[in-house]
Amino acid sequence: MIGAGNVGATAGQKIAERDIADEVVFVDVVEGLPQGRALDMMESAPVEGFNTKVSGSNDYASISDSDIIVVTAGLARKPGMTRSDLLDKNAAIISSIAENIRKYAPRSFVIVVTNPMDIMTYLLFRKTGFPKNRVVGMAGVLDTSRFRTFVSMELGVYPSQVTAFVLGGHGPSMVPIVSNSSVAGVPLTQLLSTEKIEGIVKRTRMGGDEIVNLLKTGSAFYAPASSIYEMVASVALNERRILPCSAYIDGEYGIRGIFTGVPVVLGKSGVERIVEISISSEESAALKASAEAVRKDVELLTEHKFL
Ligand code: A3D
Repeated sequence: MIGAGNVGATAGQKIAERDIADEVVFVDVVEGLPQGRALDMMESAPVEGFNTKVSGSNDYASISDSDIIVVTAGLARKPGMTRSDLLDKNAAIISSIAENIRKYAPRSFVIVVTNPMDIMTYLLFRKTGFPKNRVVGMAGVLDTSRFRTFVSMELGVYPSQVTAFVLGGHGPSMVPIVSNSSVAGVPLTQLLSTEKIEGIVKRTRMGGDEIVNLLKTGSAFYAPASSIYEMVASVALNERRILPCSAYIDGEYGIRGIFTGVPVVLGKSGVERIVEISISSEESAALKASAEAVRKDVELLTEHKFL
């Protein structure tokens, strides 16, 4: 776990507690922080009943030969700050992390969480030179989980019975795929009015801001950590779940050459394939527009000399 802040620590705790890894290693630039988080977690092992070793370090050499790396290092948004405002600061951090991953864990599978996530994932992909199946970004699982939560709250049903996909870039242009959403197999459009669904789509798009505005200092971390856990588990346990992830797209959905949210099969070799689901023509147009918004931000990486 690179970054032992709110998201990194909470995700690492879930991975340790559910005993799906031999070891969880936290790396952070703040002296004492990763060591303190790790020791505190280790001291919960007898009570929680897990066997995973947890350690912390300020030295990147400690990620040597890791199988899975989760990058959560960087600044989080503050109220009024957009994800793009973060671009310059976090691009410098991601560039140096990419070099260290290439040096110490050249065979790893990498999940990028740092915002602006689709752009930071692209930057890390380019800087590591890793194949496209070994780099993904986390946001789709989170945005989809938010959408599923709001649907379950509206209908008063068990949240995990709601299935959906939120695709596209992680930002206001994200695309909840209403045509494919259902509750226990019943299409969402048969259960909720168009106005209610539109309200849920809007709230999902602003889901991150809603939490930032409530917390005032920092952004969401419980649901992001759960989403990271689901992706890590799918790879570590070779579950081959279909999960919406920011993946490198090479023509699928009519998009090419960027990372954006699409359903993928995640297994032991990373992104095994992108799954092309049938979506409505409006959703397809929205997905392409969202991809274009991501592409504009990716161009900033060259303009700002990060690539
Ligand atoms: P925070 O609690 O501030 O933790 C970030 C940690 O990164 C801090 O402990 C820093 O010391 C550390 N750090 C900074 N630079 C480095 C470096 N070079 N090497 C190692 N560690 C470093 O933030 P957070 O955990 O709440 O959020 C982390 C990132 O994830 C931010 O960029 C958020 O915007 C992003 N985030 C993305 C999502 C998505 O859905 C994509 C959700 C939640 C958070």
